[in-house]
Amino acid sequence: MELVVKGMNCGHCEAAVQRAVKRVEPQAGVVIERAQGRVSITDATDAKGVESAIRQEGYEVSAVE
Ligand SMILES: [Cu+2]
Repeated sequence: MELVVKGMNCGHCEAAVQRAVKRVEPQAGVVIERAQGRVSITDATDAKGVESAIRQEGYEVSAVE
């Protein structure tokens, strides 16, 4: 799953997004390219759950087709 996450400004933001994904999908692989606002997630099934967990951390999320 590929997401665009707006508002990640520093390593702390990156860690917060990473934690949010892992909370919903502990087994997922998460690769974050902060400069591009790109989050690539592998081995995740609950896309809506992941998006809403990231939103709860205060970031704007949209899915990339
Ligand atoms: Cu930050």
